[in-house]
Amino acid sequence: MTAVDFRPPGFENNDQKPIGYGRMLRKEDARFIRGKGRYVDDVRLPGMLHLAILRSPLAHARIVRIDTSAAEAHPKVKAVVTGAMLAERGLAWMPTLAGDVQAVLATDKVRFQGQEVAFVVAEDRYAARDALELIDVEYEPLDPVIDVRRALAPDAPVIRTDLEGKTDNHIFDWETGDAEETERAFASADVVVSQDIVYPRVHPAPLETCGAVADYDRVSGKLTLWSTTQAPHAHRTLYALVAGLPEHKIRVIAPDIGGGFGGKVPIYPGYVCAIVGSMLTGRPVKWVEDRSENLISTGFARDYIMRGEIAATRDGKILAIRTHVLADHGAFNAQAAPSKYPAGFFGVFTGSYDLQAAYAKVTAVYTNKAPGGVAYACSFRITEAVYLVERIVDRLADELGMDPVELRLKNLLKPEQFPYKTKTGWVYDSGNYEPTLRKAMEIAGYHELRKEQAERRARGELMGIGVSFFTEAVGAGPRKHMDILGLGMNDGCELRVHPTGKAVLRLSVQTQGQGHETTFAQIVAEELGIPPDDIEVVHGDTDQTPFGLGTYGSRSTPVSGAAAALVARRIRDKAKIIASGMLEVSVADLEWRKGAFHVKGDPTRAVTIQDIAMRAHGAGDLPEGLEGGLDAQICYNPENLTYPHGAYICVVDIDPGTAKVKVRRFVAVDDCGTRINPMIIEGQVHGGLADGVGMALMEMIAFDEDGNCLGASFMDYLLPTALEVPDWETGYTVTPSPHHPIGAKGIGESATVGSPPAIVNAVVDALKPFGIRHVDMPLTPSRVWEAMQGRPQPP
Ligand code: MCN
Ligand code: CUM
Repeated sequence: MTAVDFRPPGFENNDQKPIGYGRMLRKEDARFIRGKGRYVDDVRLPGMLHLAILRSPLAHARIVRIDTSAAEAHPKVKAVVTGAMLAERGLAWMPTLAGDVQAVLATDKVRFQGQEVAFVVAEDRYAARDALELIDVEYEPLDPVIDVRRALAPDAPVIRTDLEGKTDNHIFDWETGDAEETERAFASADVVVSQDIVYPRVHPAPLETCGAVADYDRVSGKLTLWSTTQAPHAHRTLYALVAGLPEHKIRVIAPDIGGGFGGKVPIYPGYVCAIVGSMLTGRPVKWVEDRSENLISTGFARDYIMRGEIAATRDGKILAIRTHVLADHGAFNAQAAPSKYPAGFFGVFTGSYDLQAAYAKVTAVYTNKAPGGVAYACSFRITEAVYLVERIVDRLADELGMDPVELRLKNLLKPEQFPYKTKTGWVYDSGNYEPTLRKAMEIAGYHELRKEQAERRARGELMGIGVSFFTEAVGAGPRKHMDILGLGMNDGCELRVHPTGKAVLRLSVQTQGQGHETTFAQIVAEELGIPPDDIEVVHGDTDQTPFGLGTYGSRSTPVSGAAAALVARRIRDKAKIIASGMLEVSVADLEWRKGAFHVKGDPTRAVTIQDIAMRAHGAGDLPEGLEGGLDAQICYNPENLTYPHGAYICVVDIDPGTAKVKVRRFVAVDDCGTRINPMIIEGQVHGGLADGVGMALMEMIAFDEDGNCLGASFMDYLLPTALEVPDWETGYTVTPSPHHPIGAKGIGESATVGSPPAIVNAVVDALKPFGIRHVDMPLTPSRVWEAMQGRPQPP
């Protein structure tokens, strides 16, 4: 056994380590670029039937009568199921992840356009769809509640008549911070600015819509469910509770997922319908929704109507921030956020600034719209929080006649203030903000841009420069503070090292495009010196992976990434004892370098992790008291969230003739602590920036006064394409998380959180000559044009 100079394949000629190696390609792309990905819709089982859902055309109506006889007579139809039939089996309602209930199929009333009313199971997809048209439903229309402001009016119709004793549309009031202290800070301020700000309802619109294949085996009593889920284990427990089946009789498989973006965290009625369909027919049943169904019924995002207020001294010291939010949760409160956080992590609305006081109140209400609320790379509503604070800070800069960058630099938290406890109780783990903002300014050439802007303005051109600075909170737990429906937010992880030194890592989180098969292999490679290609990452199957809460809120790296590093260290600890036996030296005389234990001071004597793996499983003796094998398991409970940050600068030009906004440049400098895979991080940031352009300029799920959804297709719900986005200019700083074993923070939602305010700030900046102080998203040509004409904004 001689010392090897370990470097994984591809790393031989440089000093790079598996973590941070810039050109480590994604392992999963081998199948994706060959068209070999396997999505839910690719699952085809013998004898499989197809399910289609009848949805309500009305937003609010009483169901008088449903006649299914014609549909049942269709030769290819196997079953037609209504809410009344489910009610007989106690399955008409299911719990939501927010502790509310949601109708699987409507029984008494329909409460939003697109709500599930009945389903058909048939021989093929076309027959199932045809048969839907044969179902005759008589509705008695009721007055719909569409405007969130009207929902609380005393005469507003009560939507949730199913909830006993419910006499209004109020869901909850949630407060954070200190109202009195904030009031005092406002009273002492030289300057107070307030602004009404709407973050419109948007949709994550993943390429793959939601779907499921349910296969209930009547003999074994086992249910296998392939479904588009970001949280297979949490979903399994919920099904167990609803269906009364033990968890070991339920296997939830999340195969390849064609984008989740939070929209695949909730449990949808369609999944439950597929399960019921399979139980009823004894055959596998597939349900895959179409694009319109996805846009009208699956989890929306945002829909926050906010009033922001900021208090400061005349020379620009921010004293306090206050906000009141009206949150539209739709007809059922189905947002997926930790139980104790009904407004998600909106509590971080104080942003990246050193304040004296802060206070927020969020009032959530029911309306006749689709449920949801936490989706679209939101970091549990930090998108809304960051948008609020970054818009009002810009409003303040305008009021004070200060440059928005100068105002931010004056108020950003200082590195020595970390760990920093905010006025609303969050403990930011680490941060070094000013260099990040300076770097963005340097890449952008900020001061030159301001000069160019002045010249253009003099010529009547509309150029704007927008800045945003954000701090995120990602990586939920710890379990004592955070749970979803009582399930504590910690993550299991298991690592098995085979005799030849190849390994299998089993994760509870579930990739939807983020590249976990690559990055988690890199983490283990870093810790154990096994090349990433020799580490298989298994995830998305409850029968094959340990329990954990799933992928959302950018928690995979902060929680499961930590678990992967620690489980590998556990193996390394055991390997060290085996190595001491193999090398016949004491453990204290060993040092770990490049995938091998070396005898200190003797460069010729070492054993690699592969040598050790063989010994662990082999015939030779192991040190006294040591069990054979080289496997380990862990359940990691994070100490705190991780707090990534970033500084974004956007440059826009507005056509004075058409009011069309063009994003000319976008600079994004992110700090997610230790960077595992720079290329994947770059991809995450690019995707999130494109999301930001979409939300800022074109995306909105709108409704008419009857509650008809106006964004039910990609003709109406616009998404940005390569034509609307600039070449992103990215940079980074590295401020490791002190409590994460490898110092990594999450990155998956940063750019979606940070980019909309930069774009809107840029557009408002461009429109300054018109005296415009705010325009609500989406900044479509018509909205910008109306604002330029001095006409009031739509509500
Ligand atoms: N990463 C890294 N170094 C870091 C942090 C992260 O290399 N310091 C890598 C990770 O290892 C992982 C990726 O970046 O491969 C994202 O990691 P993380 O920030 O932990 O986020 P999650 O993996 O938990 O992904 C969830 C996040 C969320 S909540 C949404 S919404 C979103 C997002 O990811 N949905 C996505 N990005 C998405 N990207 C794609 N392609 N598809 C989605 O549905
Ligand atoms: Cu809020 S969208 Mo992501 O947390 O799955």
